[in-house]
This record gives sequence, C-alpha cells and structure tokens, in this order.
Amino acid sequence: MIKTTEDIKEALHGRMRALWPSLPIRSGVFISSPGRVNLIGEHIDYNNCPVLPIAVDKRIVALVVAIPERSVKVADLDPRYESIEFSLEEYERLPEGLVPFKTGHWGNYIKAAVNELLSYSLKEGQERSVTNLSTGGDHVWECGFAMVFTSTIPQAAGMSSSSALVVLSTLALLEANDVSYSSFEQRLALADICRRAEWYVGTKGGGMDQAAILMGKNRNAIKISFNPIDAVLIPFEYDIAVVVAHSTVEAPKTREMMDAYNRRSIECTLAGLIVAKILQNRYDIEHIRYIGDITPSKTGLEQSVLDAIVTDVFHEEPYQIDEIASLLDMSTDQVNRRYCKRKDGTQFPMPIEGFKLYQRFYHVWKEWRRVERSEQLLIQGDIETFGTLMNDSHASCRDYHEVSCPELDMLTDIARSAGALGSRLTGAGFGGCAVSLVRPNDLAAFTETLLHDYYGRNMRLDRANAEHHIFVVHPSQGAGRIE
Ligand code: NG1
Repeated sequence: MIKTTEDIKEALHGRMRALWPSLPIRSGVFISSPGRVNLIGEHIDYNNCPVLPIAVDKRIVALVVAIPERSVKVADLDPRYESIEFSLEEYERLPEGLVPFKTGHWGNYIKAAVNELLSYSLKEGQERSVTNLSTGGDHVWECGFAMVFTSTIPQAAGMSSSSALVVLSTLALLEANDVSYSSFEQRLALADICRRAEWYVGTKGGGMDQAAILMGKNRNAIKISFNPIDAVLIPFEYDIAVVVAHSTVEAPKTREMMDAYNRRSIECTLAGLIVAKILQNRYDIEHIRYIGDITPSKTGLEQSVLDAIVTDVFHEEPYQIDEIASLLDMSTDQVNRRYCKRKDGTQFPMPIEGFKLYQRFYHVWKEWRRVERSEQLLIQGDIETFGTLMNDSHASCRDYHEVSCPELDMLTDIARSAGALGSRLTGAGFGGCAVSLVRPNDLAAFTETLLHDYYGRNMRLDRANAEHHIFVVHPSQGAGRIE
C-alpha cells in the first residue's frame, strides 16, 4: 500500500519508466494539485459573486517530463486506466482546436487545459511568464509533456477532482515550456485561464475551483472574488475539524448532470440581465451583465437601494421564454441563440415548468451576503455563527437553487443533530459530499453517529464499507511543484 510522498514518487517513476522507457525521466518534476472544499458561497461563482473555499490535503500528485516533440502523453498510475496521447499540432490543424474524447472521459480535462493554453502566445523578447501570455504573439509551446499521475481526491464528489486535473495539466505544459507561474499575480492570471479552459468540457462553470486550487495556503481559507478576480487569505486556525462526508450518491458530469448545472447558470444569467434592464431603464445604469455586477460601486446605488429594487423584480411562478424575451426587449429566437445553447451548439432543452428566475436569483443574492458576513465572522473567530450560515446556505441550495438531493439533506440533518456547528452540501451538489464543522472533542461521537445513523441505518453500509466515506480535511497549499 502506498503511504508516503516518497512512495508515491517512486511508484510514479516506475510507471513512467515502464510506459515510456526512452524518456529522460530524471529531468522530470513532481507537481501536486489539491482538491477543494467550499465552505460557503455555492453556485454563485458563475454570477461573478465571491466564494469562500479551502484547498485541501486530498490531491493529485504527478511526475511531469518535458518532451521535445510536440505531443502530450498522460497515464494514471493505476494501469487499469488506458493512457492517452495527442499531438499539439492538432490544435493548429483544426479550426475548432483539439478534438475532445467522448463525453465524460478524464482525458478531456487534460485537453481542456492544453487547448486553452495553446490559444495564447508570447511576444518576441518577453519574459516567459503567465502574465505575459496573450494572443497574437510568436510561438511559445515548443515542448509537449509526458505525465503520470495518481489522486486521492474522491471523484464525482464535489471536491473538484476534475479542476485539479485541469490545473495540473496547465502547470505541466507551463513547466515543460519554462513559463513561470509562481507569483501571486501569475497564479491569479492562471486561475482565470484555467476557468476558461474548463468550459471545453461543456459546463458553464465559474472560477471558484481553479482559483482555490491555485491560491490555497496551509491553515487559510480563501475569499475569492471575480469582479475582478482576486484572492484574500483568511487565517483558519480554529479549534475545529472540517469534516467531509460523502453521501455515496455519485454526481458525475454526465450530459444530464451538465444540463442540470447549466440550467442554473442560464437561469442566473437571464435573471441578471433582467435586473440589468431595469437598472438601465430606470436609472440609466449601463454595463451590468452578471448578478455579481449589481454592487454599489458599479451602480452608484447604496446596497439598501439595490436590495429594495431587486425584491420585486421577479414573480415566483417560473418564466417561459417569451416572457423573458419581452422583458429583455429581444425576440425569443435571440434569447435562445445567445443564452440557451449547449457548448456543442445544440439547443438547451427548455424546462417544461419554465425557468425559475425568482428562486435562483433569491439564492444567489442571499448567498452572496452570507459569504460577505462569513468573511467577517471568520476574521472575528465567531465559528458558531458561521456554522449557522452554513446551515442557511444548505437550506437555500435545497429550496431555492434545488441542487441538493434527499440523501444530502438527510446527511446534513444527521450531522447537525450529531453536534456539527454547521453542515451543508459542498460543490455542485446533486449528490457528492457534505462539509461539517465539528469540535475536536465531539469528533469521535460525531463520526459514530454518522456511521450508525446515516451509513448504517439509511444507506445499509457496514462499518468497513462506510468508514472511508468520512474524513477530516485541512486547509492546504495550492498547486505547484513539490520537492
Ligand atoms: P464541482 O463541485 O467541482 O463540480 C462546480 C463548479 C464550480 C461551482 C460549483 C458550485 C466547475 C468546474 N465547477 O463545482 O465552479 O459553480 O459547482 O458552487 O464547473
């Protein structure tokens, strides 16, 4: 059984040697890319509203070797997974860039990273830094890379295993081509590149995961803002355990799941545009695009005035597309074409019940305030009140954004009754994990209650099969080289 980082390194070396014996393996570097757990601020990053996650000590570790030929070869340490290989030339040959593997294939996260980076270049004489990447320069990607990786991040669990792979692959190509990425500014710029990269797989996601993975620090939570992108560290050194428990409901990014996620993103975009229209018509305020733009600094209106304006914009009944179009002064065809398309160009299926603009807007608006309040509470060390906000956040995810599931509701209920100060789903939802804050003295009893009441009584799992579903995580260092 693999235990220490040294063991992992040794195993990665061994697998790379077995797969590609002629590569200069000794010149390789080790890169680690962590998963993340979002403490609060769920489903609001794609509205450009701030979020408050931690990078965690579950991570992907990879051995990366630069190769002079312009190709990418990647393998999982586990030989049961097939390795992948593609050429960088494909990007230049085809107008659409790299051709994805079939939907759901892990290789698409590698291609997502590479495809995005290849759209940038450096100008003659510029320092090889992420912050200098732009379009229209000379070539910069002379080398490809070979990579073998292994992961301890649970998959389809809402802990960003996929974004960790995207970030890792980005770092691999940067390392192979000597492009620096280690300063704060470079990492922020890279987080934004990785956010766009991930759209390649088809989710209209926000930038929380990539930023958390890149900006994470030991013993710190991170408040990430997107307007513009920024990261502020918040010391997280309380006498409290951050406990992750998997609901055992997997939430893989299938087409169905992507549609469910993207529906929220579309609903929020449309809701934001409707508020923007009102601000334009009534107050002559321009340039509002996302809900996250509706701020005192961007509108010149006080928060209380904004709160009053948005209270009566939406009715609770879902909206059909023609009503939305008329509110936006557009034709239904324009709304469909601009906002309701999947990445592959097909029409996003209109929900029969209509778009729930009131409910989604309500969730985002209130969750955003909860994030701001949480930042203050964490700075003051008021973990108890922060816990109650986590509970409120879960209720809002369940009732308004509708991204929970019965198992997660039950799990978080049991966690609260077992002594958690706060408990909520974390990540995209629809399954996956819950995060709870538990006092160290209560941890043993808390774990017992979950094992017995949730995993045993409700999920019919015996102890041996349940124990690995509960684990404590620690705020950890972001992605980068490890020695
Ligand atoms: P996960 O749980 O990693 O699928 C997704 C989005 C985030 C964010 C959360 C919900 C991607 C890559 N990730 O996270 O941006 O919107 O859901 O808060 O799309």
